[in-house]
Amino acid sequence: MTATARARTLVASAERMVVLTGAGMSAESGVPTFRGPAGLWKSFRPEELATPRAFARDPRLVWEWYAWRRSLVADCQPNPAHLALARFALEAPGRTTTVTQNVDGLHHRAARSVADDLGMSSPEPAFALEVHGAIHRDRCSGCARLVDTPAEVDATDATSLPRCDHCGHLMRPDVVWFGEPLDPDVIGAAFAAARAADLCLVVGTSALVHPAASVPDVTLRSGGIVVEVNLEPTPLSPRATSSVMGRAGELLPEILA
Ligand code: BJW
Ligand code: ZN
Repeated sequence: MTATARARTLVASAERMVVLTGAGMSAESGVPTFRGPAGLWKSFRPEELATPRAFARDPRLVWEWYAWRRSLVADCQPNPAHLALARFALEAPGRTTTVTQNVDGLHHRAARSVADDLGMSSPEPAFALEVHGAIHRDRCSGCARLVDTPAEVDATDATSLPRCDHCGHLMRPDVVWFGEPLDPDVIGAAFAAARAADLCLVVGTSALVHPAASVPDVTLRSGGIVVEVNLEPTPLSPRATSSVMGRAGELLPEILA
């Protein structure tokens, strides 16, 4: 039996599944990953762009980077991995919880398109638990007010950056930077799903960034198993019952068939 066929058998016999996705899930959509030879952190230093201290020091630079990534993501489409997962989850409601570290919103877009194809009503906004936030949303750095469909940001000079209508503080992307806490309701729901699952499918993450990287550990501690899909081995691989090496966009449609 091939590794893919074995993974498919394990997934088919799972009663409840939690799926943890990372940047590799969206790589075939054209969204850059963070680590690795072509990753964002090769060209940009995380501490200059993805920390609260970086935003306090140079909000214009941080906004320039996020405005670039926002426009990049807006031009990307869900790939066969997003679509296969959305179909699998929507066809058996309550069986699968998707937890994503990605901020690109592609799981939601895939779910909307699959729901349309299946003639279903639009899926819940919480189709995927976005534990690191959403790049297309703004949040006030003062009062935390959210703006779902913000205007395009002009990051050419610091005086044109968006400010909160209520308190006047600078708006920022609604994402989680290093050293910031994750929304306790969202990560709490992710851990609850991991505890209840008999299988955790981990797709396209280096499994290095905590607390999200602990999701599979929670399933393992509750007696479940881990199936991993990645281009290469990760720190999680030795604890996975099945590690399938390859592209998510090719493997997930087979594993979730
Ligand atoms: C493919 C593929 C294909 C490619 N098919 N596969 C415990 C131990 C040590 C440190 C810590 C700890 N707990 C907390 C920390 C600190 C820190 C942390 O984890 N640091 C480690 C790096 C050492 N964590 C935090 O700071 C977190 N906050 C926190 O813990 O708060 C505590 C607190 C409590 C109370 C008060 C205050 C604080 C926050 C972490 C936030 C992470 N943010 C980012 C940026 C998000 C916004 C943005 O996008 O700009 O999230 S960093 C970045 O890494 C991003 C990602 O979601 C995250 C994970 O990356 P991911 O998805 O794994 O991507 P890559 O690139 O690493 O991997 C891609 C993988 O795909 C590779 O394996 C490829 O092989 C594979 N691949 N193509 C299949 N086609
Ligand atoms: Zn405000």
